[in-house]
Amino acid sequence: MDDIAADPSHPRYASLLMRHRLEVAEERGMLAGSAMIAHGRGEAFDYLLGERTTESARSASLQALAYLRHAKRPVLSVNGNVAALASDAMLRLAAFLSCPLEVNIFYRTPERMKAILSFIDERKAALDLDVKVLGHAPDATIPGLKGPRAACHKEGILASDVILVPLEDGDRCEALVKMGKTVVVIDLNPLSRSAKLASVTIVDELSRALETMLEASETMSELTIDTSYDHQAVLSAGLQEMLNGLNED
Ligand code: PTJ
Repeated sequence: MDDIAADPSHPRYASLLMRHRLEVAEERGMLAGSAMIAHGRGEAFDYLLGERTTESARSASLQALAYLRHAKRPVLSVNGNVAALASDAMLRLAAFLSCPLEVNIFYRTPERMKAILSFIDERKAALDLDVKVLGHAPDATIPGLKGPRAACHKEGILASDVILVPLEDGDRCEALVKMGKTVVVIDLNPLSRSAKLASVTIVDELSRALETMLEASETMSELTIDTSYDHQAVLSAGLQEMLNGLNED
């Protein structure tokens, strides 16, 4: 799928690959106008993190996976950036959890919804996965949110008890938390409103965080929710890792 000029041995290959995926998605009309700005901010934080998965990020990913695994109605939410960068991994995770994937975007237009849904359908067919993809016919709204960004599916986001919302906007994260859901966010910025408001925040790059979860889903026979998990402490550890990186030679 990734027709990229750079060689995998290039030291910045992962970063170049993600940029390439965004370029392709941009050409297909999947992205919001501010998608590149959001990505650039993520890249800056990832640079401080040393572009690696820290111990605290790994523990957050495992806690997130445990919540999703034990949920009655888990849902994975996908926006333009997530579809561009990690459709395959999101589909694989949804298949493992036997849960729907719902396209739910902040800057909602019919054209973008169509472009994202068609890309995900293509990837689903290529991977030959049996995953329910929602977003095409919203029949509910997220309470507390105004405008088209509130639109969602009754059988998807509205009814979910645990929801994965990677790269989420703060308002929507807050609205989902207020609905009583367990909200899992993936965000390289540990200072963002979403990162602070979520139930579990994985301070890691999207595709690495999903890879950690997918690996664990294959290798760990038991996934238990850690009742002593401290969201604030894990978030602070993420920030500290960045500060430690700044002080290294
Ligand atoms: O497709 P839409 O309309 O739903 O819009 C999607 C974006 C991402 C444009 C929209 O939600 C947005 O503007 O997001 P924000 O408020 O800029 O927040 C995105 C957050 O994700 C920022 O805190 C970034 O640091 C972080 N981020 C960006 N890229 C990655 C990331 N975190 C993890 N992995 C990434 N690859």
